[in-house]
Amino acid sequence: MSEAHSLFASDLIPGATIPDRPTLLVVDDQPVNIQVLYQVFSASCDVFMATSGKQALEVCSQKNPDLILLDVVMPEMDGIEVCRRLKSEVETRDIPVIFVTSQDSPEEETLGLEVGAVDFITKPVNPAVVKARVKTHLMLKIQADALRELASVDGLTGIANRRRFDERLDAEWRACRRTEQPLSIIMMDVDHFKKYNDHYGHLEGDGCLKMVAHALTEDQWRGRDIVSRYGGEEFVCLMPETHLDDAIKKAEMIRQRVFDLALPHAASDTADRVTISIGAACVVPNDSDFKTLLLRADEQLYKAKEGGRNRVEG
Ligand code: GH3
Ligand code: MG
Ligand code: MG
Ligand code: MG
Repeated sequence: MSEAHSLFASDLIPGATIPDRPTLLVVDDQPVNIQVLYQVFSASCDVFMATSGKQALEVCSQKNPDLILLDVVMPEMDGIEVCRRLKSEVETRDIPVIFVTSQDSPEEETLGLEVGAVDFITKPVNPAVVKARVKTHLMLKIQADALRELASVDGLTGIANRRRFDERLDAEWRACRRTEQPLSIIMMDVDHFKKYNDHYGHLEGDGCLKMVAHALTEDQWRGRDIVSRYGGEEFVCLMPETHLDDAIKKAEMIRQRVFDLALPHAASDTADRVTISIGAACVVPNDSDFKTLLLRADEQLYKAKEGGRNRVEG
């Protein structure tokens, strides 16, 4: 067990995923300074290095480090600016930044903390001190990640929840707008589920939702796709860089998969088993809000219901 690992093992949140070797990014325009920190951490962490602000931002977006040790004084882009940029992006804002600098005035330290750093260490670094502080902040970061993970999972079905979906939709809307790519969603709703509960009881209803959720997520999805429980007996899937006809094909596969589960539904008006109706919609995001996409999928779902249920519209 690595040193960093042993520290995290004690009072972690249950269900937290502990990285085997946390990843650190060390940024300094003087390679000799990087070398010192590399010596301190290479045994317990994967250490990436950058010798300029620009390079630091690139490494961050590629490697998503658990923590950054950031020099303040660097030519071109200084550490303060690097930190500001990291904190302004959703993808990087949660990575803790510790400034490592020889400028140890109170003004400098205050500015560093104001732009979002979690700590401030002065050069020349004392290995024991830097190690202790990094350990503390890594532990906090990993606990925060674990909490975020828990907060984004639906308690009943174990799949992504609405919060997670909303976050992904926001991010993918912006990504697809940047790249002018289509963004599809499919909105799924269990048919006559109130009657299912009334007939079989609420506990059986819960079990049914779990099985449907499992059927939805076991399918082969692409890397950036996300399936989530949108609420009650409604599920939604987000498919970036997907055209409407492909989204409809996928929706049809999913509808069939739930049908093939053959979960009996004796009280349904439209089938002898549990079925789902699906509405699909696609847009190339523009300046309008992503609510229009949700609304369109909802309209199509309504059409599928009106059209007799157990069907896909889009
Ligand atoms: P439709 O075919 O038009 O969708 O009819 P429906 O009965 O499925 O739709 P409606 O919106 O009238 O009812 C949804 C039901 O889903 C009502 C609610 O009690 C049930 N439900 C929502 N969340 C849960 C849950 O977590 N567990 C169980 N067992 N039932 C739930
Ligand atoms: Mg420097
Ligand atoms: Mg519903
Ligand atoms: Mg329903």
